[in-house]
Amino acid sequence: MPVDLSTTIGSLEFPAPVMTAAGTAGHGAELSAYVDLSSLGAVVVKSLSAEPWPGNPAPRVHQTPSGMLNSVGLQGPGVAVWVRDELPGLVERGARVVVSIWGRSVEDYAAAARSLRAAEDRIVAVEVNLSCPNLDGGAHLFAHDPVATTDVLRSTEMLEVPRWAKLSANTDRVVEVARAAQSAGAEAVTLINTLIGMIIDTESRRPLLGGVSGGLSGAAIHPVAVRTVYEVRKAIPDLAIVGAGGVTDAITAIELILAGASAVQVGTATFADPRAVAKILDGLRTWCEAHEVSQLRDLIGGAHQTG
Ligand code: RRO
Repeated sequence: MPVDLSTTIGSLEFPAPVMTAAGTAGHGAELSAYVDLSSLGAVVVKSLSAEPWPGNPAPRVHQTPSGMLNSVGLQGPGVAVWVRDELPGLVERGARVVVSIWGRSVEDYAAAARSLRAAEDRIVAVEVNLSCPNLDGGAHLFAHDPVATTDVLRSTEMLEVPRWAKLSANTDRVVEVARAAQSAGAEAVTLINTLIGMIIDTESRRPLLGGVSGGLSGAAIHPVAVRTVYEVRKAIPDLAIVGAGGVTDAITAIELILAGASAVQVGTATFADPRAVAKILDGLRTWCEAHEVSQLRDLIGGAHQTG
């Protein structure tokens, strides 16, 4: 019997539990040269605002000893241009599309959500990104505050597709914020976005990234992601979780699933190998076969069982 890798996130069923992480697979079908996009759970596209946005000055990315620091700064074409130029290529390839949206204000999120309404028949969900570390150096992360999180989610409630809230582990209030997101209509939370970090160029003696600070991702943050998923699952067992943070292989994916994630997103690993997301999906199948797991969903939250 083939392993059943399907999973459920809120009201949605997915044939596979592995997705791209927002911002790491472009805005469109860029990965299709390497990966059959229809085989993935979903393709989560880089965060979009209603209007085009140029992003931060270069340099924007830098490798760290076990990960990466980025200060892309939310560069994007804006929702309307994305719907016209990028969405058709994803739909043509059979991708289940999740659109990440961002804003500087509650009204910006509402505007992005309103613009997306025209594409709701071609997308499966919207991931509301409340946790970009590169807006004003991370000083105004909506996901640090349950009230701000509630306001943003309420402003997007005209959307008819399910909404997920992408949250931050740069705060000790993540459980409170997750609860606020759920009460304000989020069907799931995506945990975690990057952690705020910084690199100094010792030759110039100045911050290396154009945006000064940036978001740390990759293997370095994996234990933080596992801990955060575990905490939220324990506190709010009926809230679906999408796990992200340092998923580099089947084992790191399984860890997040055992902690409580119903699916995982692969981000930084894609920069090292554009086929990573497909390899991790294959690796999950092999791991389940080797461990006689016939349905991957039986593993979700398994680390919480006692005895
Ligand atoms: O564009 C970015 O700089 C960025 C975003 Br929107 C995000 O959510 N997380 C991140 O590390 N970088």
